[in-house]
Amino acid sequence: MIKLEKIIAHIDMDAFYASIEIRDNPKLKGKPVLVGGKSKRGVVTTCSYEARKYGIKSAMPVYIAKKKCPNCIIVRPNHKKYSEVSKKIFKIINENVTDKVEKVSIDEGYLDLTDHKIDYMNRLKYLREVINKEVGITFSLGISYNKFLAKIASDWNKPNGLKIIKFEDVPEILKPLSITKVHGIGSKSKENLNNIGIYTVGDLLLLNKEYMVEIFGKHGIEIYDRIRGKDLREVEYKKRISKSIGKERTLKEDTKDIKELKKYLYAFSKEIEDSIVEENLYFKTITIKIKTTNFETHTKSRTINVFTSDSEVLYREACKLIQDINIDEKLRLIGLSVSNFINYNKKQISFFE
Ligand code: TTP
Ligand code: MG
Repeated sequence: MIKLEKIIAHIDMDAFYASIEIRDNPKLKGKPVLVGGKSKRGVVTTCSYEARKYGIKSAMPVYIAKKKCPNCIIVRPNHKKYSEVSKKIFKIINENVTDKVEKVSIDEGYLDLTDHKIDYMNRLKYLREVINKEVGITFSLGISYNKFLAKIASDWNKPNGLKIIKFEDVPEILKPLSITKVHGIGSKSKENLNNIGIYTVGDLLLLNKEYMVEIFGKHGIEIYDRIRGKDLREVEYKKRISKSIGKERTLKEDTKDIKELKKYLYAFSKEIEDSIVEENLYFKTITIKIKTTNFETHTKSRTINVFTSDSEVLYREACKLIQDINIDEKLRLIGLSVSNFINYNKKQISFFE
């Protein structure tokens, strides 16, 4: 089987805590701002890009940051606020871009956009607009065909950046990067590698697989593959069970011919069966929806006493429901949906409760 190339995006908010504080106090805009504890032992959680020019970094003791930039403004962290902003951002992503999202920290996540090959760029452009308007901070985006490269890309031209790494760019584009950019290389490994003259990914590419295993243990092979653009990790999104699955169609011509309407219900039953089998679901409630020539909408539901995924059962129940509706007027739309699901493995299913 040919595996289609994936489209993975990595999103990372810019100077997250600091951006939120600046948003909430516009006097701080354009100034070196750091968020951290004011006590003697306080450390910098993050700082604005203006403060970064002075060499201030996350995890640096605040007193050192103050020495580097005496006029920097220190704001105490408000973790509850940051966590609420984070929730809002991920909700916006879910609703406007994709629900295949893996949140990896308070301000960053991976998006699997493979299902949106045609319009993913529009979706991401729209995301920028919405986050800008509804949250009021900026982020950087990296796009590539795997997680490792997408993350490298989001870091490429922060803040407010966008970078795409294509298949043909690798490994050339990675060669000048410091080895610390490679996921899996910590400060200890960095030191060891520097000691043998390895500073960049380009240098690291010179080492063979066996040697990589010698240095990094079992992760050696992963790192060897990653810097060559191979990373098979999936975006680990949480699969949510849909509340209902259904089909509806505006009829070619308005009708109240029951035979004609049943043809639609038959086709819908088959399509719904395909969708729910794919999601490993079984339903118990069937709803039919109609819209009359006068644009009045009516729905009618029935809950059966067994869970099923069978299109024959669905069709039979749908036919009963449409007959119960008592149609006087012609219809312009008909729809069928199922809900009240359980998610079972086929093997475990018992159709009777
Ligand atoms: P990061 O995404 O690493 O940093 P950032 O968003 O502040 O800046 P960048 O533009 O480079 O992405 O971390 C997200 C938040 O996590 C950050 O705003 C504060 C918090 N954090 C800490 O509290 N301690 C730390 O050591 C780091 C690195 C981050
Ligand atoms: Mg960030």
